[in-house]
Amino acid sequence: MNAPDPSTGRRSNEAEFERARRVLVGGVNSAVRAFRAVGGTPRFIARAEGPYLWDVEGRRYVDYLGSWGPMIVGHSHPHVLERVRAAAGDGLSFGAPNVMETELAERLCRLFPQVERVRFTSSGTEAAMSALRLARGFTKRDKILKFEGCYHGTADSLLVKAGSGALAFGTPSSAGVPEDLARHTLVARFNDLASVADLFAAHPESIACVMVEPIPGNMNLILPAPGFLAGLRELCSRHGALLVFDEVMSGFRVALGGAQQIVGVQPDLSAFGKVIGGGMPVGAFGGPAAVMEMMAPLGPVYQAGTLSGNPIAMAAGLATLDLIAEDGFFDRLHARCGRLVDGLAAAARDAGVAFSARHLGGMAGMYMLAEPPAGYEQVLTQDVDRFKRFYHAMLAAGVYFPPSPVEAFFFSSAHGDEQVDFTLDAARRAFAEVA
Ligand code: KE4
Repeated sequence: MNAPDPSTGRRSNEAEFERARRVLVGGVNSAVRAFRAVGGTPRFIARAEGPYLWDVEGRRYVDYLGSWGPMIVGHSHPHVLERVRAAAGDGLSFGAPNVMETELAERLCRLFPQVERVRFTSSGTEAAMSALRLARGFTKRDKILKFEGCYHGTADSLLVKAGSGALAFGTPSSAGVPEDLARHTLVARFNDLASVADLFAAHPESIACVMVEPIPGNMNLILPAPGFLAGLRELCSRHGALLVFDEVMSGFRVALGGAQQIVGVQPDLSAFGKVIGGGMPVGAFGGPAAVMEMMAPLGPVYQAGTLSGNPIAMAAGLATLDLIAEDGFFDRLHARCGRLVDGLAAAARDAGVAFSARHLGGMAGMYMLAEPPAGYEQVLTQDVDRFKRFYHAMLAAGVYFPPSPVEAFFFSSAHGDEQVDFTLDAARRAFAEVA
């Protein structure tokens, strides 16, 4: 546990943040945790249970971050802990095949018809990065196409933003990514099929894959326009490119079968993460055997990982999937999350605040905009200052949302009427404060 503040003997978030910044870059191990988008001091979490987090000062929060998605059955679920404790008793890591890896892969193949073979990794970044390398190896093409506002982890080829002109090559969105590499990443606009068709026309027989979050959560929750994903499917098939659905966030979150169950479009490859690890480090990618078997050790596309398929992570993932596969799980999740979303919108309306919210299953978005945004450009027109003030008013009231106006938030089966009522009560006060 964190050392107490020497001057007071009590722990404080500020003191722990100051201490952390002396040895961890920015005091964090993932940039978005640093509260840069909302200001203020990150909360150092001491423990979590069900729908709640407690920080080192003993403050309790209703948690709608859910570790950025994994905690769909709530924190420290007894069934998950039981499976993890049992697995830990048998050893933490083998670096050799373990039956639980097969079991979890079998579940994925049953839930995603086009997935015949799976490869586990330890993060969503690795899953998306490896799916990309596989697409390039399978098609023998170097260019890839992604969308402005969609995030697929931190592989160099995916830290790329739109170039100056619509048909220009991508440019790095991070220092350290070579221009020569970024130019192989083309960037289109989500929900704008013409921008994709134009890039295919400008780069014939050069694009290995189109990678997309089918239901984006990294530019806040955005819904695919009717026909958009089917249009991507048709363009990829026509031009010999692979369609890659990055379901690291939407998979097992919007429905048991992910976004592809909702939208009825089947990609060539899918990337997964978050929920399938139940809070432990797991990523995965999968697709038809004919494509996946290009991967080592069977084929020439190399990929590996010391802790891939780690038994503790597999146990947590299997236990989580046991729970979310129960009859009616997603119907109940969608209905309860809907009460929260509708209640937030009503509270904002009563306070005269331009606000909107929507959700799918346990994935939700709220926007300081009168209407939900259709895409990336609209998301950026939010009243960010008002979001920051709302965010901190809710945090002070004991409600913990993701610390950014461009992130989705997450609802779990551990959230019940008590937590929703508590949240809406805090929201009514917060909206009145920021109106
Ligand atoms: P990880 O490497 O963080 O496990 O997964 C990367 C990733 C890939 N694809 C999608 C669609 C994702 O949402 C993510 C990770 N999501 C962020 C939240 N915006 C994780 C939070 C963080 O970066 O700390």
